[in-house]
Amino acid sequence: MVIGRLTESVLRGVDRVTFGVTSTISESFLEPTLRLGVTGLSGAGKTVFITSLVANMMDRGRMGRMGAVASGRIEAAFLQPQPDDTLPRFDYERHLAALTGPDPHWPEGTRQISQLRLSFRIRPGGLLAGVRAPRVVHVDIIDYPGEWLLDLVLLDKSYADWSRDVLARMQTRDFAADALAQIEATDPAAPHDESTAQRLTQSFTAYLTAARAAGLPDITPGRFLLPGDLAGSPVLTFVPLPKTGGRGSMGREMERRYEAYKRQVIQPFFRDHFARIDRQVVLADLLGAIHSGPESVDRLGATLTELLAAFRPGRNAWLTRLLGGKRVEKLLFAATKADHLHHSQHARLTALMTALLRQSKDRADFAGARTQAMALAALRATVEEQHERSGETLDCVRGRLLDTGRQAAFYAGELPEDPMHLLGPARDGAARWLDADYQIMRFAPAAITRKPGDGLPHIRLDAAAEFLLGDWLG
Ligand SMILES: Nc1nc2c(ncn2[C@@H]2O[C@H](COP(=O)(O)OP(=O)(O)OP(=O)(O)O)[C@@H](O)[C@H]2O)c(=O)[nH]1
Ligand SMILES: [Mg+2]
Repeated sequence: MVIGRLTESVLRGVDRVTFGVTSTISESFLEPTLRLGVTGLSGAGKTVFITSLVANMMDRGRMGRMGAVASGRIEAAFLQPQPDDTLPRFDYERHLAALTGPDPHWPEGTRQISQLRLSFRIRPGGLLAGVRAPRVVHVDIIDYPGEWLLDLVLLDKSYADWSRDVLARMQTRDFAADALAQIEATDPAAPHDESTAQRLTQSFTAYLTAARAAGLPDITPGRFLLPGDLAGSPVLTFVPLPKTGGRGSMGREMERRYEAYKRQVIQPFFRDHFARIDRQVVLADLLGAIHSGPESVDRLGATLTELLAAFRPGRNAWLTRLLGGKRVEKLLFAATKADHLHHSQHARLTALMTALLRQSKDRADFAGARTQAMALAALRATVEEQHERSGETLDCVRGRLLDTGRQAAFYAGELPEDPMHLLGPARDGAARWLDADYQIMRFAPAAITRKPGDGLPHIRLDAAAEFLLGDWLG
C-alpha cells in the first residue's frame, strides 16, 4: 500500500499548504469575483453606461427593479483598487464629474481598454440572516472597444486571404479610391521601404476611418482605428497587398507584420481579457442608425453579427481552443439613448433590437448563455411632454440641445409596431424610409439635483443590472 500512504501524505501536505495559504494571503483573493464586459462600437454609450451603473449601485435610490436592492440585501457598494496591475483604471471620478458637474457635459471618447472593481457587502438572506456575517463580492467591470472583437476574423485568415478580401471590397467603394490607387502603385516585390509603408498605412487608415464612419462592419485591423500606445509601431504599419514577393520585399514584410499583429495584438486581448469575461453587455446606438437611414440599420445589423461571432463557440478554432468550453453566462443587448423617445415607444425599440439580432443570429448559437434585448438610457437627459400639432397630441421629449444650449421639445417620429417595417427596407437596400422620417437631436446631460441616496436618472438601467448581476448579488 505504498501508493495509499504516499497519497495520504501528499494530501496531508496539501492540507497544510492550503491552511498556510488561507492564513497568509489577503482575504480578497478568496472573495468571489464576477467579470462584466461592456462593449459596443465607438459612441455606443459604454463610458456613460459604466459611470451611471457604478453611481447607481453606490446610491441605489433609483434601482428599485433590482431584487437585492428592494430586499435591502446590499449593505454597501464601494470602489476598490482593481486587481490587474497592467490595465488602466476606468476613470470613474472624471467621467462622473463631467456628467454631474456645474456645466454637465458628455465624457470624452475612450481609446483604450479599462477596468474598475466595484465591491459589495451583502447581507445573508433566509434563516441564516441573523447568524452569518455579511459577505463581500466583487464585480470587475471591463470597458473595451467593440472594434477589437471584429479582429477575431483575422485569426483564421492568412495575409494573402485577408488582402484579397479587403482589396476586393475596396474596389466597390468610392471613398477607397485614394488608398487603393496607392496600393496598386506599389510593387510588392520591390525591397521594403519604411517610408512607403508608413505612407500606405496612413491612406489605408483614412479609408478604414471612413468605412467606420459609414457604419461598415469590415474595418480590420481594428487597432488601426484605436491604436493607443501602439501608434506608429511596425505592428500597426502594414496594408493589404495583392502579392507577397521574395525575401526583404515589401510584400513579405507586410505579411510578417500582419502575422505579428495577430500574435502580439489580437491574441493577447482575447487571451488576457476576453476569455475571462463571465457576463457581457453589448451596447448599440440603434436610434442613431435609424435616424441615418435604412443602409445604416442594415450595416449595424451586419456589424453586430460580426462582433457577436466572438460569443459563438465554434466560429473560430483558435478561440474555441482558448476558451476550452468556457462561455459567457449572460449576454445583454441594449439599445442605448432611449431617452430620445417617449416611453410609449420604448417597447417598439426593444422589439427592433430583438428583431435585428434575430435576423443576424440564431438564438441557439449562444447555447449556454442567457440572452436578453432591451432599450435603456444610462443617463436620462430629457423629460417627457405632450404637445398639440394640427389637432394631434404628440408624445415628445424635452432637453437642452448640445449645440446651442437651448431647451427644445422634440418629436422623434413613431417607430412601427412591426419591426419588419424598418428591417425589411434595410435589408432590401432601400435608400430611405418610405413613410416616415426619424429625427434625432443631441441633448446635453441635464443639470441634476440629487436627493441623498439617489444615483443618476436613467431608464431601465436597474432592469439591465438585475439581468446581469441580480443572481450574483441576491
Ligand atoms: N441622451 C443620451 N445620450 C447618451 C446616453 N449615453 C450616451 N449618450 C451619447 O452618446 C455619446 C457617446 O457615449 P459614450 O459613453 O462616450 O460612448 P462610448 O461607447 O464610450 O464611445 P467611445 O469611448 O468613443 O468608444 C455621448 O457623448 C452622448 O452624446 C444616454 O443615456 N442618453
Ligand atoms: Mg468610451
